[in-house]
Amino acid sequence: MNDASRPLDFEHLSPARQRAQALQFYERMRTRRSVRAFSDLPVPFDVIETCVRTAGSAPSGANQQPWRFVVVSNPEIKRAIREAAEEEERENYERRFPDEWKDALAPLGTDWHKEFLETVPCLIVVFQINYADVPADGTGEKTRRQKHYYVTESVGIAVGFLIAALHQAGLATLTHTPNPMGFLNRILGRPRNEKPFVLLPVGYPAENARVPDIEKKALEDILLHVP
Ligand code: IYR
Repeated sequence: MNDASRPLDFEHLSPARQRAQALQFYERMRTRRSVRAFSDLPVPFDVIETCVRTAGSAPSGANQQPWRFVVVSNPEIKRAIREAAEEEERENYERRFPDEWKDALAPLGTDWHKEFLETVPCLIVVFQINYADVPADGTGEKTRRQKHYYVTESVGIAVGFLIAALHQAGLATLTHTPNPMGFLNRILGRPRNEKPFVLLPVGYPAENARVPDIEKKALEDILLHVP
């Protein structure tokens, strides 16, 4: 067993600073909106790198870090992704989505057209890594499957970190899942143990970008205090 440990680096804040920092973060985060109309203005790649570092700092089951972040800025690859995504979404809207689902989407005003996938300067495709092939013995000839634990939870948390980091860096995102997303393995050449989790267009909102006039639930409706 590896029981190596090191001292925790933890800063205790006064309640006043806790209050101020919690409020400051909330005020910042509540300005985040999912954006569906992007400008083609390029984004600094090093900012994306730093945001991916933040995502990679997330907690994960057994610290297995079962994620891969593929950043696409190549126009041909973006076009291929748009074409494949629109094919799936067309099928979704025209055949696969039941009426109940389409009714739930109506306030968002979405349809199968995904022009933003080509306009936006950058796509971050997040894959969940379901298992790792690790050496089975010392010879390195045989491999065995190392199971990963709590993959969905871990990747969901990392994507939350990523969206928050990108917003904090002044970048707009859309949390996009043009399901089924197997086409992303084909286009991006990712192996079988990696499964597309979400596709995040990242950039700046278009000049005339509009967002649905929708609200978040009130605190009383999401928080239950058991004193
Ligand atoms: N993926 C489709 C449909 C869609 C589904 C949900 I749930 C949304 O919150 C938004 C859209 C699309 O992107 O159009």
